[in-house]
Amino acid sequence: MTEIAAVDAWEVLDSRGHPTVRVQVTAGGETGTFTVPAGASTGDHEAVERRDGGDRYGGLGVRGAVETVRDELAPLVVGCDVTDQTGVDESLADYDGTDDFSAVGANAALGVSGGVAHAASAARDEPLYEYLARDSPGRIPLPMVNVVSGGLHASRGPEIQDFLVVPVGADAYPDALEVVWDVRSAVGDRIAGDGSPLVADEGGFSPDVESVDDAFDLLAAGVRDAGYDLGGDVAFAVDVAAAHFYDAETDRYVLDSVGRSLTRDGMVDLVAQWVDDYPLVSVEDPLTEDDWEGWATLADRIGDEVQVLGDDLLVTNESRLDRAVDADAANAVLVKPNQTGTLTGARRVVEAAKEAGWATVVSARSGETCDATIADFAVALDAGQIKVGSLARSERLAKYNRLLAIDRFHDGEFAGRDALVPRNP
Ligand code: 2PG
Ligand code: MG
Repeated sequence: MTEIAAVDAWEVLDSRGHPTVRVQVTAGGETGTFTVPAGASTGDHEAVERRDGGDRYGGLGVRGAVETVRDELAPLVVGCDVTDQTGVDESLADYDGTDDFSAVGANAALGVSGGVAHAASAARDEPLYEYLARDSPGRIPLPMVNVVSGGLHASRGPEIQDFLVVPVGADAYPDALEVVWDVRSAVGDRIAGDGSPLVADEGGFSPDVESVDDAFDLLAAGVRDAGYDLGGDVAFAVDVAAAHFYDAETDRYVLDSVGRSLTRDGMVDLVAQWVDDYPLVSVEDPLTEDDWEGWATLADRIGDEVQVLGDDLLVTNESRLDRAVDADAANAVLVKPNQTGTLTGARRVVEAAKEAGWATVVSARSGETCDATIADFAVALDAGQIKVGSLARSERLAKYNRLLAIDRFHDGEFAGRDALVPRNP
């Protein structure tokens, strides 16, 4: 057994310039480092990220979480077997004692969990994607890549958060990236006349478009300009992030950009219309996070044609996933380790979703660093799909580039469009 010898933590800054937790774990003479990401459009039911409040860094400091790692979590895990990821993660959850890591902070817990995984892979001298795989590593995931941003990730544009392209015709991961690059460049050329295109939190463009239809039309024009077949080579995905324009007081979805205020049924109709009008293969968070009935209605209506993907609805939480599976409320789950607080929690959600025949999409957050752990995690667990933002900004490219390295060194196949559900639309 290789014992965890030391755990250290400190505060660093993420891609938005916000403080976050970095943890370094030492075992067997090797070190492993992991840096925790952070969301902007966070779900109400996510594990709780701990911030200091007060004046430092506008209240966003994470010194409290860092001190908890050093003073409380380090003594808890030092001496444990570094390769017992499940045991370490369970002891973090037991020590915390809540169901959302609100005592120690999910950012403190995930920092330790990720650091331990890296230290174990270093101690074993195995790449992380191999170490995290129980048997052999899985396929290189199909990327869904943000090209146009709105909502909470951009300073203008429609309320809808991400307009993404999915290179469904590509047979290999490096080719998939090239296709996306061509489309993104063509979209960039189209909006260049508007002045320097603004780049949003995840590296997507934030063009001067008002409506959702304008954004889809812009993407479609980019696909055609780049010489690809719309639907055959390149399809679309969307993260509606509807919770963030849902008004609980009036029970309406408020789309100010087009002067519309929609009931649940109106929102269901609108999303179904997009599915009719555009080559969409995946729709994320089309309704707000507790509208179970609306989700089930929409999944019944469009779920045989497209992937209905739960992010804020499911928050990488096994019991919410179970409820959604029972209610047929979606058919795919977004997996963000920091929504649940440990790598083991995220692994369990992937396994439960697969068991149910659902698709899994491993996802970065809008606040990231060059930590590429989720790329390895997605391959190790054969998640099939990944969403890490646009083909710009180093914190995004770190993940895409890590997958290029895995593609080079691991003889894995590319998941391609087979990773999407429904499998045979
Ligand atoms: C999402 C993510 C990533 P955030 O909603 O899927 O795009 O955003 O990290 O801000 O929650
Ligand atoms: Mg989302």
